Amino acid sequence: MTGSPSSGHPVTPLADAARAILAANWTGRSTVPSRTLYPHQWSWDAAFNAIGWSHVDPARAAQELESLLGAQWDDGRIPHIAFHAGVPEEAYFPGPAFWRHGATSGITQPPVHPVAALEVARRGAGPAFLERVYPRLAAQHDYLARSRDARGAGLAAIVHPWESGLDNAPAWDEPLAAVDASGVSPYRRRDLDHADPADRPSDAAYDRYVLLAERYRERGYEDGDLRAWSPFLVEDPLFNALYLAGAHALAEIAARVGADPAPHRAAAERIHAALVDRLWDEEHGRFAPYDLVAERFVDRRSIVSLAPLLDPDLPAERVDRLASELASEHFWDPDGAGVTSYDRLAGDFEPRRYWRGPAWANTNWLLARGLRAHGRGDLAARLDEATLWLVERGGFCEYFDARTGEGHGSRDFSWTAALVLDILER
Ligand code: 2M8
Repeated sequence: MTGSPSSGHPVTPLADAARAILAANWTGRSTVPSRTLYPHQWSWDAAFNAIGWSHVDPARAAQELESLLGAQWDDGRIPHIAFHAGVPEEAYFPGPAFWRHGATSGITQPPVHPVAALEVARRGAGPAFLERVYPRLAAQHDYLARSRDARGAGLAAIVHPWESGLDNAPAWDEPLAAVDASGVSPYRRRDLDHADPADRPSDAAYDRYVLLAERYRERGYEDGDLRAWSPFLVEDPLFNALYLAGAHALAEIAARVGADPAPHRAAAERIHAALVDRLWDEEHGRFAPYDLVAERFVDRRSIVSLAPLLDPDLPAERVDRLASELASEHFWDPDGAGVTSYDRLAGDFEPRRYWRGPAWANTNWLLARGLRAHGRGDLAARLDEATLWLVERGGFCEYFDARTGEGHGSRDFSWTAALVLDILER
């Protein structure tokens, strides 16, 4: 497992430590994000973890994605959590008893999986792997197009902040504040058994998370007319930028497995047009989440606004604007490293609280990927270096104070290890 000069893999202590974390978090069929805080398989984590595994053991990388796809629903949605049998209900809240859908949750997460599948295939998982996963990945996209396109323009809406992956981001504060949480059923948080409350969401936010999930569950997770029932309904630029990147990846996978890439190319064009037209907030000159309940853009300077860099067809003028914003003092501390998840200059910036300010390895990685595709390898390299700087100081944590590199959240966190490996292998 460990690299050696003859294996061609990096032998730095960082690479060795990253491989050891992935190995320690491997359950036999998939990788837990963290042995303590997140003892099941998470959807977009699985995609990042598979990319890490692809450098170590392509068979495991394939297994990671295929385990997750094994939890896919008949309607094509990929649940945000695939629960592991044998892990006690009290180990994580909300667990299977809450969701009442067998061994899965009922909401979804950013659809980064086709991108990950291509990366895994490139590193030797084999053509049979792509043939197996292609119909399932296409079904995930069909689900989003069929059931989440609330405005009928090509974008996918999220019905819960957890679907964004950036659960506690200030971008969701206003849409969440409009949700009346008074009817929430009693529950007990489990995250605080493993993490410092100062690093985690507030109880008020949790009440709303739980209530929204309950409302969806009461409907049997039927999407139906989203605008008629969902108390939280947002089109997120990050979710949609990954949806778009996924459509491009699906077109490539289709071509490789002898299927027709044309529907995926058409989907990509439609998502691109909607992203560029509908999620561009002209007043502030930036991409922004659109709140479909309040019928307005969310007025927050958040990292999700930078994610359209992942659109390969983003006009050059917008690429320049996003790249300058990313490197500006709003997101980049001249004395620190990495892109903060929220505007450093905002009054409610919190450098260590989950998604409300810290730097994260996965957002650094995604933005670097987007920048590289637009010929901005210089800035992408700075982001990669920033991730390494953070990990060298803070360890393989879930997130980091970008000023100091101090690590927060869970330790020995899988996607941090996986993406560090990807950076070192490149
Ligand atoms: C965090 O989310 C979970 C809920 O899904 C939680 O806080 O309990 C987020 O950072 C999410 O993006 C991530 O997938 C998950 C597991 O790492 O943790």
